Amino acid sequence: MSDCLFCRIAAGAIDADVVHSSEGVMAFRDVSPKAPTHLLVIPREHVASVADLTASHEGLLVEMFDVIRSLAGRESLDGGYRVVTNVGADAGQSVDHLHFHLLGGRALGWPPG
Ligand code: DGP
Repeated sequence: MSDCLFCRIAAGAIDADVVHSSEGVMAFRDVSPKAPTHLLVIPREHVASVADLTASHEGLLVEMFDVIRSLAGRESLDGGYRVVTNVGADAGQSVDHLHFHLLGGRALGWPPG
């Protein structure tokens, strides 16, 4: 079993509040939510970050954004929402498995810290 936290969640070895599960993509609630809705959308395949994406991930990315759009609707984020991905230490990436944060349910400040 991989020692990657999100690979372990994707494999069901660590519990999470899962809101979407398909062959290629999973989404679950962030353990430390920063907004009323704070979901993490991940590929089941291990990709460390945006920095490791290639043209071969085109279909996966389309599916991930389809999931994001669908979840935003299910969470009734009618006022808008933010999709964020951190890459590397300066951006605060703490889990080295690609994930998009889907944040909403309140007004979100800009710029981020
Ligand atoms: P980032 O800092 O961008 O790498 O985001 C990682 C996010 O993962 C962070 O918001 C907290 C969340 N997180 C860390 N460990 C767990 C966990 O075990 N379960 C869940 N659901 N979320 C986690």
